[in-house]
Amino acid sequence: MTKRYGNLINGEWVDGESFNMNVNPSDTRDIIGEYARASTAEAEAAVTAARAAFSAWSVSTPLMRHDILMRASKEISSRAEELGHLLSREEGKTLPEGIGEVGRAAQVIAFMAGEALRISGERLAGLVPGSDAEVTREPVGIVGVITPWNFPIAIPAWKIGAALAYGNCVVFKPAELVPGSAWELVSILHRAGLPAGVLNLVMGSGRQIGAVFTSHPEIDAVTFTGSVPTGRSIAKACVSGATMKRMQLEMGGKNPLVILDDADLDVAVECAVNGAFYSAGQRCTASSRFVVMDSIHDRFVQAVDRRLRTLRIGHALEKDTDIGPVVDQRQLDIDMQYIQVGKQEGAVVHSGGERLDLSTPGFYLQPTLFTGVQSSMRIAREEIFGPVAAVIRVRDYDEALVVANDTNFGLSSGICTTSLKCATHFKRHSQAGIVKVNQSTSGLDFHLPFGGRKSSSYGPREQGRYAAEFYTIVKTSYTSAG
Ligand code: TXE
Repeated sequence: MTKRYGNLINGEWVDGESFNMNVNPSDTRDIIGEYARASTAEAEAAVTAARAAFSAWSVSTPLMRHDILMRASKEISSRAEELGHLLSREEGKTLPEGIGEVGRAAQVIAFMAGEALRISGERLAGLVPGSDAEVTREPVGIVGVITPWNFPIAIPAWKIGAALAYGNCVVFKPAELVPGSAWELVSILHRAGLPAGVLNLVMGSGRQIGAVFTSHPEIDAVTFTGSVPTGRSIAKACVSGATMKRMQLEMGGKNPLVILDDADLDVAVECAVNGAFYSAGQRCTASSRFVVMDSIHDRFVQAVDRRLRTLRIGHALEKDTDIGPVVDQRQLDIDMQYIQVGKQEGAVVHSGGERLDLSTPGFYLQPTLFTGVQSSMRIAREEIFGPVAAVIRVRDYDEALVVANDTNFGLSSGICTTSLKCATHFKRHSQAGIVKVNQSTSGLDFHLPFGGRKSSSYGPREQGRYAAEFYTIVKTSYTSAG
């Protein structure tokens, strides 16, 4: 009998009417657990509980919030191996990647614990004689948190950690495919001492629970990471109800990595392979377009191909695995369809391109490198979200910059070059929220702002001290001595 896990509503664990099976993508015979699906009524009860808890929590001392978050952070880091194992088992990233993500969750919550102590404002002289003005920050209120499957603990940690640090209450809906890590995170925060109702967990259908978040008058703000179509529908719903909600939407990417002919080839190959194929390419910051200068093109492609042949694709929990499976059958079908589309468009599969049948039944795909890609092709324009990258050949830096920016997305971008002039120009003119020089487009620091431009993001940045822009609301008060 598999273990069952309930939702957390008003400080109580409650079973749902039905349960979701949590299946291991490395071995579909392995069922991790059954996770309750919240009903609409339960999601509404969670919002009511959060509202009831808000009056005390919003004026709790910063030290209380700091201490609770620090206790949670310490438990997460002391259990990093166990939680990393669970994460890799349910999502399919390799064990070192899973453990690393858990460590990141602990760090980001500790950082946010510190932010609770650093909430500040401004005091200015008013324009009327004898008048003073203060600009202060208050919590936004009740925050609906909706997260995707590709970072099962880090994304929930950086959203929930920030929300709680600034004195907000939370109703949290994790992705259906990875409820295990989310459940553990909530359990840890709950046991760290959060009062009942401050943090609620409602696992289940995005459409159903999402509708409660976007329409319930007691929800003040919604923070979401996921696909562009879902983000767009959340945005419409958030502004069409009686109370217009603050929103923060983090969505897809089609991130370019530019390789100039003066690049250190080893650095360029490492950036490319790490950025495009690790975590099976399932990162919103993954490099999915390599924009490569003609004069280094063949050497670069051959070197990437050689490196890909050394990678071991396999069960996420096995020691020697470099790249695990993709997350589920649906994502594998999408990846295979795009590989087909690329071929039909006239691009050439230079490496990989095939499904792999291994000793355990899972969703394994070879890392796939397309050459001969034009910027107008669908595989160069649409987010695939798998281990598939496209090489676009360009004449020079100027053309590379145009191609890099030729996208509806704008999350991260990178350039490999030893030219200070080109690196400096690229940092200024790349239309992305995050720009990397001689580094993978993936892999970001938790104390710095995270977010994109164009269709990749909508609303204020996440992480670092910039998180305050979303999770607090500014108040301007005027005082005369009377
Ligand atoms: O995303 P969704 P999914 C992209 C990637 C991937 C695709 C689908 O291209 O192939 O999205 O992934 C909840 N109202 N990214 O299905 O559907 C849902 O339950 C409110 C890119 O995971 O956007 C989940 O919790 N919520 C991305 C979350 O939204 C709704 C990371 C994300 O689901 C909802 C992940 C609704 N109507 C996927 N419908 C990135 N770039 O970081 C669903 N949800």
